[in-house]
Amino acid sequence: MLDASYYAALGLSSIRDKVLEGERLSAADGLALFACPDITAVGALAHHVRCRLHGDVASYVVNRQINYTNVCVNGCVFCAFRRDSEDEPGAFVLSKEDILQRLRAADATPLKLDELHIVGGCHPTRRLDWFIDVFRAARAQCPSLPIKAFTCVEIEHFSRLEGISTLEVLQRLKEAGLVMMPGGGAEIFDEKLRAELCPHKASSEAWLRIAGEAHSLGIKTNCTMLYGHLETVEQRVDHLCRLREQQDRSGGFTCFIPLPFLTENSRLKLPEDKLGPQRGLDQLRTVAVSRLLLDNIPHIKAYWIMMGEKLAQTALWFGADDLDGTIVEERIGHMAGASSAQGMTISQLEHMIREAGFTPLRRNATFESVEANA
Ligand code: V47
Repeated sequence: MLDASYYAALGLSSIRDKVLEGERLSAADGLALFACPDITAVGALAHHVRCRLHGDVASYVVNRQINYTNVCVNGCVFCAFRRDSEDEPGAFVLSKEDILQRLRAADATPLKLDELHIVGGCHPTRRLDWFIDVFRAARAQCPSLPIKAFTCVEIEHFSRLEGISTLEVLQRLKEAGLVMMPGGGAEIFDEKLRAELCPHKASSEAWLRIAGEAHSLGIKTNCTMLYGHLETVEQRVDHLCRLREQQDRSGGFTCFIPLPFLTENSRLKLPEDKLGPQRGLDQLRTVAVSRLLLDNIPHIKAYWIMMGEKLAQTALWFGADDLDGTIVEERIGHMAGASSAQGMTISQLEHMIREAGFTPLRRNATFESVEANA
């Protein structure tokens, strides 16, 4: 493992040395890792780092995702989930009772939830107070259940809708019980490409600023990168470096999730050379490079919904240490052609982790380990 002469032959000696010394890699190192022909060599470096941080542990969470609506003002070209209005075929908007009923059903299992993950489109008229009421009702129903909800994009949307600052939106949500935010909406930070893919969405600057504001209030957040579409490896590395810089400033990112673009039902059509079986290897490499560049973000998630179960399991050997969770119901990936299941049981997740050679750890929304709370 990490044989010096092998890495020398690949031209990766200095990267190997930095990894062994725990030194920060540069953007140029990131590019060299993307260019390296041997992805197992890249994977072994990432595995070394993940073992230093987490040993042989791979975590999962007993969670329930609730997508409250897919009606969205942003109109991002890649998104197969969104609808422009409630009248469009396939549009949905959940009522308060729909959400609470889903929560009751999921929490009725003897094992209980450790995370409620609420995320959806930026609905043109659904106001912040409506969501605050939902949070309060959810907490009345399940008082100790951590609520992970809304990306930086939704926070900016509420700020516009309510005419208040993003910091105030966050403060109000925190008072109502928000403890954690998912990492979506980061997409790709490069401004030129972002203008092509999601011109109406919060800018890169706004996304990072809002993450920093959440961190300043003690709300932890995750972060993501949507990749495997039109971006270059330079733009990927730039994205990862911007996350790393933000983390140096505000320190509240808990987990990074690289999201491979799923192509079905998307208005964004990829050229032939971007499609095909090499996408699996690219996913493993991207997980590995993320682990290596993001030296200040504790966890890397192989999100089984988007990667598929088999590749997510393999990614545990390429730097990932978390698989996300039981999910129960997922729409963003599945409306874009995800072939993974809708949900998994605890024993399926643990089996997947053990079969890959790791020790399962059940965690909550903020990545603290939980004892089975049956
Ligand atoms: O922001 C949209 C992405 C994100 C597609 O923080 C797509 O724990 C692939 O961020 N193909 C939402 N990806 C999902 C997300 C997430 C999921 C699970 C856990 C966490 C977490 C965060 O999904 C969006 C966008 O980047 N997305 N369309 C697509 N066709």
